[in-house]
Amino acid sequence: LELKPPVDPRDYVVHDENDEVFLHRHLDHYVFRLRTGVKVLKSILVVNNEEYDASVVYETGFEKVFEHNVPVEKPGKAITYYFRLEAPGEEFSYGFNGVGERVQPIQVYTGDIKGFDKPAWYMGAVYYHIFVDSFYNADRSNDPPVKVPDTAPRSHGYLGGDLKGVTEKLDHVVSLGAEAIYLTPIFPAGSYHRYDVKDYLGVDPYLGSIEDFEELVRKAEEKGIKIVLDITLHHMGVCHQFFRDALTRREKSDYWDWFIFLEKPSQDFLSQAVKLIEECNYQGLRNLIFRAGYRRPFYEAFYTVWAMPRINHENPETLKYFIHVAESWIGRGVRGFRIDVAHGVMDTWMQAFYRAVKKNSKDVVIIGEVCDHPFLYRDYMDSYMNYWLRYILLGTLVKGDLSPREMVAKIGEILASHPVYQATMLYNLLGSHDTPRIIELVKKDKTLLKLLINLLNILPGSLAIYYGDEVGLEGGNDPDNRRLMKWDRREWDEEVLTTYLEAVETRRKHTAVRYGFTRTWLCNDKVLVVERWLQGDKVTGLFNLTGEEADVSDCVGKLFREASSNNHVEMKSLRGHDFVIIAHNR
Ligand code: ARE
Ligand code: CA
Repeated sequence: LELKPPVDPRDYVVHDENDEVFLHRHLDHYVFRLRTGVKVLKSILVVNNEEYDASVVYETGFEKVFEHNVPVEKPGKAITYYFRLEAPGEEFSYGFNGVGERVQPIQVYTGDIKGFDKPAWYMGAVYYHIFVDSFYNADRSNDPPVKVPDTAPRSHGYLGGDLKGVTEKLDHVVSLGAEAIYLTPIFPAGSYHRYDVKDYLGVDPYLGSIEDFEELVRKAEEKGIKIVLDITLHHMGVCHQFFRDALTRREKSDYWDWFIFLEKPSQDFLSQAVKLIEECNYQGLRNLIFRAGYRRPFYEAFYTVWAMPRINHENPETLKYFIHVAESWIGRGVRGFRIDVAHGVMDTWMQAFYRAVKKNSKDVVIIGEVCDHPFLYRDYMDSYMNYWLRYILLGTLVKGDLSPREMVAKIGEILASHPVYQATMLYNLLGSHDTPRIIELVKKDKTLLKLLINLLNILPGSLAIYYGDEVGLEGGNDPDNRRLMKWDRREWDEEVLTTYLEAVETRRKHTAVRYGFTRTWLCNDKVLVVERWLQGDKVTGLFNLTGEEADVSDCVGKLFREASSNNHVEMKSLRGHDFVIIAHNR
């Protein structure tokens, strides 16, 4: 679809002071944004008679978004403001009554502006993501009776990793500079990945005990590391007693309305199924289903996965129950949740869950698993797994189906679609337990890998490290992306490890990288320039998006040219897929 830019620049000017994307607080600044057609060349924000310039955070051939940052101490209690806009051959303003030569200013009380005056711990935090079964088996006594061999490619099944294993290896996590661990599910379940939960309030005995978990939380907390749990709110495991009860007692069950049954199987089938579910005998269940000729479950499920009956979110009891579950884990010291299949949970339910949890525990982070275009979710999650950004980066740098220009526009779109504070909370990742490992995707091209790690690191958001990626662990599609962690240092890829350590160090040293404002643009059609700044701290990254040498002599941004003039950038060119990070002041 080719959108034609508006002919008259006055036809397309958007701002809404009640929408946080357009007006919010980020630490010691208010952020004002204005969306216009491309013909608007300049926006000047006039706040209480003082003027503020803008940077353009997003631009396509159709529209752009201007962002103005105003120090909070400036406006006082009330803000009156309007925008003065310049287009070729004309000047006009935008205010309370729309566009015109002279407009009425917009008025807001600063107390009404939403946002953050102090950083939350999950702004720009470094996460270490552990697939528990594959991490470290510290306790052979709790091993599952049947394990799969630790060979590559990995198959589905247990390797025997456990919670003690995570506790024992905390120093590894600390050494990476991570501040939070995201654990894949730990509740009792029917499979090694544990997304088919049997009991949301317990710990899988193959992983250890509740005490092991509490010890992990305690020791982690001592080392400055927070624990984020994975919770499946979209479906349960087929072996959950609520499901069995619904299946057995049907309409008489308190849990009948917790699921969505599509048809009624024969009595004979049901009684056999219930017995197998009692034993949680997946093999037997599979055979029974196969013999009965079913192609898909007779209840709604996660896709057509028998083991995962979908929860009926229209039933408010389910909401009450899961708020209780979340609160009981928060009581055990958990500092956040990653919501499995959040994009599949009814949005009003998700929002009510989010609000209830945040009401009592403001510093607990809610990270949704959402796929594809995620911008709609910002009102009921703090953060989401930023597969969208991953798609953009890999689309340009690995698959080649996005041009550098498209990359910059799409990154700008992310920036323009979130309040600045929320952009710093996004869970940015190069891979997970659901994707092939990044080292495989770049075909072991270390130059490209380093560029990707550093680019992800300098863009706003959290940095997630999927266990093993930091030492060059390999693996293709699920389940091969869940191989046993390498603990023999001689097997580590030190070059990759150093890259991660340096990236995290950059983030630690520069508040601009962790919390700062952002501007991205494309230089000479080849080089992505990422500028980050906060207070006096400024950092620029130059990334050659092509495989060929690129001239960068004029690529340090307009915004930073002044700052860098006394810190002269000698660099004239970057080799293919090479990058440089320039600190302007330290
Ligand atoms: C297993 C096999 C798969 C097989 C599947 C179905 O490994 O190869 O296709 O069974 O039989 C968990 C396990 C998986 C397991 C699955 C089902 O970890 O190993 O798969 O259960 O038993 C979509 C969803 C997204 C989901 C991914 C996997 O939208 O929510 O698929 N991610 C979460 C977890 C998973 C977990 C589950 C959900 C289930 O992170 O680990 O799986 O609780 C595009 C689409 C996305 C799609 C994505 C696939 O991006 O837009 O919608 O995600 O591809 O990665
Ligand atoms: Ca074990």
